[in-house]
Amino acid sequence: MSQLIDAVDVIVTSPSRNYVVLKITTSDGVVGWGDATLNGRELAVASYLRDHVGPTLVGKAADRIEDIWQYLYRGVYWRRGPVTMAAIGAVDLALWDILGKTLGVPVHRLLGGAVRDRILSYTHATGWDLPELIDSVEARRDQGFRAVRAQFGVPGLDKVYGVTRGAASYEPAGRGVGPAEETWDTPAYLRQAPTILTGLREHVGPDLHLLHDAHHRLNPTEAGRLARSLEPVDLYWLEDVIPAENQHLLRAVRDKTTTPLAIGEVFNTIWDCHELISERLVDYIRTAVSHVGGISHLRKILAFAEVYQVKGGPHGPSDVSPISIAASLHVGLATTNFAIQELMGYGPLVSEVFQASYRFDDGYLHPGDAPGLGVTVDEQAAARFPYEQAYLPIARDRDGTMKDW
Ligand code: GCO
Ligand code: MG
Repeated sequence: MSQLIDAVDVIVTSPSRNYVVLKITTSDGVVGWGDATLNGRELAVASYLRDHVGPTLVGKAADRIEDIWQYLYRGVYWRRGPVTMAAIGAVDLALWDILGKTLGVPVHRLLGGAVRDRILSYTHATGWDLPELIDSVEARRDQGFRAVRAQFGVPGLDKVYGVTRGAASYEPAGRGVGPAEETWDTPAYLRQAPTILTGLREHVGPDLHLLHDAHHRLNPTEAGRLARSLEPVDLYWLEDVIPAENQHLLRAVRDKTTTPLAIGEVFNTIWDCHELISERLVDYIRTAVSHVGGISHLRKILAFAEVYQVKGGPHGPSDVSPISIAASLHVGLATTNFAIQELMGYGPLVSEVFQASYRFDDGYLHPGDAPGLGVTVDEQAAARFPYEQAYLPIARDRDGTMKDW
C-alpha cells in the first residue's frame, strides 16, 4: 500500500531569529522536515503552506516527489517568486527526508551517491577596519575554516551590510515594526574595498580562500572597476556585484575582469538564471536549496550549470535553517559541480530546536549518514520561542534615494 501524506503542519519559531518549519507526517507515521524560512516575510510562506498548499497534499503518495513538485509549480498558475518557491522548497525537502527515512538511507545515496568525501565550506568574518577584520578572519581560520567571507566598514557610514560592531554576531533582520534604515555611499565603498582586501590578503597569505559580497549595490561600471582592482587579492569569488535581475549587464563586468563572480541567492528557479549560466556570466551559482524549490530543483540548476562549467556555491546564512544546510550538503556530496557551502552559523538557541547530524571538520562539511536529511526538530522547544516580527534593513544613498540593501 502506498505511503500517503496524512498531515501537513507549519511551525513558526524564533530561537535567536525567526524560522518556518514544515512538518509532513505520513499514514505510516514517518515525519519529514522542510525549511520554509524567508527572511522578513516568514508569515507569508507559513500562510501559503498552511492555508493553500497543505490541504491539497493530504492523501497524496509521499514518494511521488517530482510529481508533487510539478503539481505545486504548474498547478498554482501564479508561478515562481520567493514565497511560492520557498513553500515548494519546504515540501520538497520534507518529502526527500521522508523517502530517506522510509528506505533507511541518507538522501545523498538517493541522489546517486557520493562524488567526494567532504564539502568545502566558508563562513563570515567581519571587521569595521582592517585590524578588526584580520582578527575576525584569523579567529575563523583558527576554527578550521579554509575559506572566509570578509566584510568591512566604510568610512563615514555607521552601519554597513554584513558588519557588526564588536563581538556580536551579525543578524541582519531587526526585530520590531518596519525595517531599519541604513545609509550607503558607493564612492566611499569603492575607495575602501581594494585597500582593505589587499591589506587582508597581505596579512593572511595566499592559501586562505577569501570571498567578498558586494550585495547588489553597484552598477556594471563600478562592478568592473572593483572586480579588476581586486584581481591581485585572488578572491575565491566576488558576490552579487550588481542587482541579480540585470543579468545581461554582467556581460560588461565580465569583459573587464578575471575575478570570479557569484550570483544567485535571490533567484528562485532555473528560469531566473539560465542566461547567467549559459552565457557563463558567473563562475558560481548561489541559489539556496530551500528558496529554489528544494533538492529536486537545485539538482536541475546544477545539472544545467555543469554543462557550462559553472559551479554551485549555495546560500547558507543564519536565515536558512539547519534543515536547508543539511539538504544542501546531501546535494553537495552527490553533485560533481558543487564547489562550496556557505555556513554563516547560528545563534545559541537554534540548536535547542534543530538537531542536525551534519558535521564540520578541518574546513569541510559532511551531511552524515543518518536516514533522510539527518535533522530533527524539537517541537516543544520550538513552542518556547514565539515569532517576533522582524525586517531586513533598507538602504538609501546619502541624498535619500532608495538603494539595494
Ligand atoms: C549571504 C547573503 C546574506 C543575506 C541574508 C538576507 O551572502 O549570506 O547575502 O547575508 O543578506 O541571507 O536574509
Ligand atoms: Mg550574499
